Amino acid sequence: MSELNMSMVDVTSIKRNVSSLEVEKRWTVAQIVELFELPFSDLIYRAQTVHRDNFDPNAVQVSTLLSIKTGGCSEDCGYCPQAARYHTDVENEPLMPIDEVLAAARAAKESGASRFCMGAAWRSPKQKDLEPVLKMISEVKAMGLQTCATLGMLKEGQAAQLKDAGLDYYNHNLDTAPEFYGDVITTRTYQDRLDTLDSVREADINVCCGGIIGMGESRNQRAGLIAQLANMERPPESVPINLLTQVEGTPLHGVDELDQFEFIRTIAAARITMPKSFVRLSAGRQSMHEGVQALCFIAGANSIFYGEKLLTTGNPEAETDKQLFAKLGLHPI
Ligand code: SAM
Ligand code: DTB
Ligand code: SF4
Repeated sequence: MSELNMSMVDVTSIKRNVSSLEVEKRWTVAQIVELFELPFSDLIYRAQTVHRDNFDPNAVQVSTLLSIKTGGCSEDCGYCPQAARYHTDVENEPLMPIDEVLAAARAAKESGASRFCMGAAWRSPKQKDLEPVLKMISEVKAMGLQTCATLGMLKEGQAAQLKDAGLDYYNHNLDTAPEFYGDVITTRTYQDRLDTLDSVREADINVCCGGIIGMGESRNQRAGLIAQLANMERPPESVPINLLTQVEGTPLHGVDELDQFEFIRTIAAARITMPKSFVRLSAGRQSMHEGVQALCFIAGANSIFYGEKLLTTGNPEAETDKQLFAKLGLHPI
């Protein structure tokens, strides 16, 4: 090897080592806790500055969500009304016929959504269930909508099939910090979730990954969730931050309500630590005053779910959101 080639090899390996060091040290939990501890105005100013450096601050990405397979889920996620083992009002329904899914996608497009997200209450899709979903994805994509699906854990090869069908985003949440995770879910591990996220990345599908705030976790644990997301080799393109919607019959029903400023602080921390990601103000908007939502947008949220229903719980009326956008001078993308 010539001297020149030798030094090129050295530089490449040094660069690789430096960049893996950067990935490991991008954000420590302690640094994120420091963000949470800033005076509110300082935190919001910093988040808004990062936001303006990276995005049009008045543009909000709009997704519509449809539950294509509701209820009867085998898992024990303590927040979820769709788990079969909890006694909630949600019934176990079969997979929705494709015509109904396409009609909902058409309506979503007409009302201005750019992305259509299909959710299924599965631990993981069986191959016989995946086939019809692949067809739904390709037909929704053909309407000119971006496609997103959230179907649970993926087995080998399934992410590639979703990609081939035209899937743009896969939603799979870490939900909370590793230390709190076992208090909420026992039927799948944190590592199971990370493995699914890896297979989504490998299939070159955009990652949508976030969590739920207000489940009784500590501030440290909220920061721990944000650190997990921000320190991924490539942070998720889309980061849904859900405020727990408490549903009667689930184990987390009755947990102490989170102070809304703490929720806004979590949005700001996500924005500062993941400057290029879309941060989605997700579940919980129905219970939020419009002033709180406005603060979330100022703190860097730039995506919402649009339409009266999330999967099984309520979301603001479309007309109410149109009025809020008009009042704040926001436009949908
Ligand atoms: N079954 C699949 C899974 O768990 O990945 C997909 C659907 S699941 C309902 C998608 C996400 O919705 C969960 O990971 C959780 O973050 C969120 N979610 C479910 N119930 C919620 C609730 N009551 N409040 C806030 N977010 C909730
Ligand atoms: C996400 O993070 N939030 C959405 C979406 N991904 C699938 C789901 C919220 C569900 C809220 C409870 C329900 O409606 O059942
Ligand atoms: Fe099932 Fe998903 Fe609900 Fe967990 S969050 S119980 S996996 S539908």
